[in-house]
Amino acid sequence: MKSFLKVMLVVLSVVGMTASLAAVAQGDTLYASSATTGEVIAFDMAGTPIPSQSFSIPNTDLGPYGLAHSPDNAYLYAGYESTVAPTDRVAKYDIANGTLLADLTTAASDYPFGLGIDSAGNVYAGTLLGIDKIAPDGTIYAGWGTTSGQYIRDLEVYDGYLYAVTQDGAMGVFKWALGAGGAATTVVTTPRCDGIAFGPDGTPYTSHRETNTGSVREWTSDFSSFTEIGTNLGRGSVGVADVDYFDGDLYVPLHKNGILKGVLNGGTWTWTTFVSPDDNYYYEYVDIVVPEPGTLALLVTGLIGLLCYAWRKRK
Ligand SMILES: [Ca+2]
Ligand SMILES: [Ca+2]
Repeated sequence: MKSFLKVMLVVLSVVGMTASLAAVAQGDTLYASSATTGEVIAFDMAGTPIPSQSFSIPNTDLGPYGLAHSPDNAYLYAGYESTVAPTDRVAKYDIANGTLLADLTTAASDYPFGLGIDSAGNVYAGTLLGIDKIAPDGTIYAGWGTTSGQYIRDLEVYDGYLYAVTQDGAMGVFKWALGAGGAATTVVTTPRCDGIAFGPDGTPYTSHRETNTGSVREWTSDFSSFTEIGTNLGRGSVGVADVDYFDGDLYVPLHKNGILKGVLNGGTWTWTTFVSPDDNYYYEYVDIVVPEPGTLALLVTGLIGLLCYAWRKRK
């Protein structure tokens, strides 16, 4: 029995060591689109760039803009405008090795700003003329959702609906049922919203890039009222485009003014610099990916299996 305990201790420490190594090698990652440099830049959750996990966009004219990742965290999508016709594109990357897997053309023209993705891996690309739905195999359903000609800024899937925000003040937040598409339903008409996010309890957050300022608002779950939780965040002529929720915190890209992180402390949101302002990078959108647990999970499963086998042998 003593020797069995020894074996178990060795196996457990190997599991522990492997787990900590895996945590160092592949942590949660924030991807930020830098529209002027044609890059999707990866950051660890302390805000340090990870060049080996960053992506370059092919033939970019404008963008990348909207970002979305597949539910299994394997693929990252980035919307952009190409110098090579057809111009409106969504690039699909393998997150694990940075390979460009597909360069998809959206049918609706002008600025694929917002991207959303549902639990089945369908990507929704928002453009001037509405929403294109892109199936995981690359099939494009052009004009899946329609609007009245607004520039869609950001998309978010929540509870069976695709929510959109537009830079046009006449239509603040609108939505489509995922199974239906078609004409948009208005959720709330004002104020102007440029970015949208949902907390796990259904709390909506919106961001706004008003002239020379930027703000973030927290809404009641039925969108009947909101509270300002961050004001004057933009600090420039163009400010907030996106807001994303991750693990209790909010992330807001500020164009040339870096990326902010909002933390809830005792009922009050406080805003700190996540990525410092840099004239060389225009951060437009963010997307946070939790790494694929595949390898580690397999290893742990294997070792547990080995333990069970050893235990049986002793009996
Ligand atoms: Ca968002
Ligand atoms: Ca986002």
